[in-house]
Amino acid sequence: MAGEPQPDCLFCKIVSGEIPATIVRETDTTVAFRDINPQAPTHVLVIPRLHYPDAASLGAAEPQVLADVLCEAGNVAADDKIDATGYRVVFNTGAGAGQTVFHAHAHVLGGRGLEWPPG
Ligand code: IU
Repeated sequence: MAGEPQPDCLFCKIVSGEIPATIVRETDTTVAFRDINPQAPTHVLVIPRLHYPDAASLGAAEPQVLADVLCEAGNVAADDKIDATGYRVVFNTGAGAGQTVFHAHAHVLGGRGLEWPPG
């Protein structure tokens, strides 16, 4: 059923606690944890507890939860004190855009200069 945990999904296993992660924030609908391969001094992933393969499908089915993910991205930035200098929130969507884990997630990146356009 839509949104149900998927047995082979690594991020569902982080939500359930089956796989450890450095969790920095949790809400009823989201979990935020440090990326295992950080690309910036702050690199945190914010994920919905519900399983949807990407941000678009999450937003179509559960728009409030997608809003919760974005709100938590801002809270992560405030916690890590990167909100004043600027930070980036990225949803890689589809393999062609670099998505490798097909459980919706926002990357929160900051703590260094970020170029535009991204590679
Ligand atoms: P992507 O947008 O799907 O490419 O991002 C997936 C991210 O998940 C990537 O930055 C990985 O380093 C990160 N990650 C993680 O933090 N912990 C894990 O166990 C796995 C991937 I697998």
